[in-house]
Amino acid sequence: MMKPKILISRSWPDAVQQRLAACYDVTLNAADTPMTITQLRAAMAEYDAVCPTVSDKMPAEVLAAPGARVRIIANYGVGFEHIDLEAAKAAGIVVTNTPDVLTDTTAELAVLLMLMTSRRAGEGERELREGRWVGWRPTHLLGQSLAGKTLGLVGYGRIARATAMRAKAALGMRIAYYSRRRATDGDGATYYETLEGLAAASDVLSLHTPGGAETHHLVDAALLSRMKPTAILINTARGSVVNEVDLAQALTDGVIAGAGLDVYQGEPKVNPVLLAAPNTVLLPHLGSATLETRTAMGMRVADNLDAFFDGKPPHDRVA
Ligand code: 8YV
Repeated sequence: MMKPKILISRSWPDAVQQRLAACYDVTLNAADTPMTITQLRAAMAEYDAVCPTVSDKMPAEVLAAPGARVRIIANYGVGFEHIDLEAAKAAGIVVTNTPDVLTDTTAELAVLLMLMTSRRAGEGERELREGRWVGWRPTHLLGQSLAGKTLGLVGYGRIARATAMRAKAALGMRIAYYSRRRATDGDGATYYETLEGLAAASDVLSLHTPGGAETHHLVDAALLSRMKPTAILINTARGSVVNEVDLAQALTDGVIAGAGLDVYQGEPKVNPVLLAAPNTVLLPHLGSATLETRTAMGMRVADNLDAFFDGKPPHDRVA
């Protein structure tokens, strides 16, 4: 039997590439650059499976391409708002993602951003490297302690809970959350029925919702104005959840005290207003960036492909 023909859109960790090469006729994107709409449309007619990442946009224009051979889009990543699920369903294409395996790693990054932002670590490192450090003094780069403070989680899924667990156990924070429904197993976290209520009560507000139309610009000037002037915002979810212009203005005007961001609208471009805003820690979408996790994500894609081409339901089907 002919091996299914699959396209891997970016360079993946070696162990995964080796596993896939043993069972599939694999094409790799040697250039390791985001694929264009034209390239992805052409790929639809050439492969049995396409394995994209967050950097490959797959709108209806791609998924409804005439003469498509692709039967499964096996996404490398848990977030899938770059794939038009309705268009995939209409075209009879299965879509899978990679949940669970990046939960702990992304939670670690959320905690890293909380600490870096509250303790002004980015500012301090830049000062030292640029030779501007003039020595110890009692009022140098004073930040805020997180112990006893309230971490407000927007969304209460896997990554939010893993972040809460770390913040509570390691940093001694209180946990609160807002989500559409109160969790039946809240782990002692305080539930807020409104996002505004959570924003007003939080010392750190951390975003853990999916991207997409429902969460677009959930954090805007109106919400930021509810926050404490000492509060910080953390975003390891999706850039589209935050109105970046409103956030930059709020930071400049002292409406909130700081922001730690890992994701942006229009990545890899970062809005210059954010670069210019005070008290920001800006990381280049590193949420799941460990060798263990990026390998596990690839293995999860391989598991989904194996099931699908074996005629079984893939574990992580989202459409
Ligand atoms: C991934 C992520 O690296 O999985 C996600 O949703 O945001 C990242 O951690 C990236 O999206 C892979 O496509």
